[in-house]
Amino acid sequence: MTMTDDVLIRVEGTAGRITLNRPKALNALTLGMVRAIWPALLAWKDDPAVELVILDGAGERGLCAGGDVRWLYDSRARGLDDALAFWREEYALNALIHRYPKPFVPIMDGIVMGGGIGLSAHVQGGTRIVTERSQLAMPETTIGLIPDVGGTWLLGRAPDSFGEYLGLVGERMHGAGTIFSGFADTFVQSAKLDAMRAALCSAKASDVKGAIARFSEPPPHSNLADRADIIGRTFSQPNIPAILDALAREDDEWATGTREALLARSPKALAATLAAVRRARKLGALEEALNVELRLCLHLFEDGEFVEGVRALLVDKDKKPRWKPPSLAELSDATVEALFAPLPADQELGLRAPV
Ligand code: QUE
Repeated sequence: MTMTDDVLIRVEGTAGRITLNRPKALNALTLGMVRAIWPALLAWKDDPAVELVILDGAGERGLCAGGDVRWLYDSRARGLDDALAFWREEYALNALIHRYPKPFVPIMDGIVMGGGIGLSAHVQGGTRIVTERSQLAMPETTIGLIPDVGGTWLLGRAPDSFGEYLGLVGERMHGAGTIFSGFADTFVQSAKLDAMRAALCSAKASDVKGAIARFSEPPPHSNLADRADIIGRTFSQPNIPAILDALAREDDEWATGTREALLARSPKALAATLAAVRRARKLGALEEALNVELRLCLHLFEDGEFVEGVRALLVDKDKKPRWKPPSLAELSDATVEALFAPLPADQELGLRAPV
């Protein structure tokens, strides 16, 4: 059992409660937090006093900014072991939450990105809460990575070509868009969250959805779904250069801005993301997508693309990443395919869906 104040774990009434508690770092997820949450969830599974689990975040800004990528960046000097341990244990936790046998209620208030999505959006059973403050995104291509924590699985199941759009650009979703895209189920005004949490802390497992419904209302309009036609025309193209060409052919401000955004992303991460989201559509379970994502993330970590992205965006903050290669024209199919290569046997994630 790892002791840490970075995540608060306790039972309140009938609810097991997990509160991510690094508010100064927007509750970015550390290996210590993953290692504290795991045994609590295992214990609560078999504890008859625990009817449900509630996940939320401390502070005003949001549930979770993602993984602690600054720590991953610093860990590179020590080799691969820390990055491997972090991603392996984080993804195993994502799968445990996906298969959790009791109601699990993630409160995705405020900013929820990357690792925060992985702890929340795989929950089954219709209990994923968003608010008017929610901003959900998978922004990893910005830092030379792919949408991991099961992001390729979720994006592959979003309607039409929205998964390609959301995963490649890293665009933020709000309100109805989070539900439309399949990342959330229910909208609750943030002012009602305290009352909802209190009600849940005396709920039985069978009352959880009913208790949430008493606080829920239709979400505000999102313009995400309004763009179905243009996103369909552009993000259904067979490769990144064709997507960029299709965006250039549109006489549209959104298309121009989206094209500019893509041109700033890591070419290698874009190509890997497009392939991974499309391949995830052919997989049978979240666990298989996580296995592939570990290969991609570890290869992008080893080859320096992720390290350079974190350096440019979050460490030096010059916002001028020197991607390798710098352009899509110089990126070969073989380079992209090599990112999907299996890891040495002792590094593979090897998660399996339960039979
Ligand atoms: C893309 C990302 C992340 C990001 C920025 C991106 C990410 C992440 C953080 C982050 C933010 C604040 C922190 C922190 C990490 O930023 O995954 O430790 O204090 O965790 O453009 O994927």
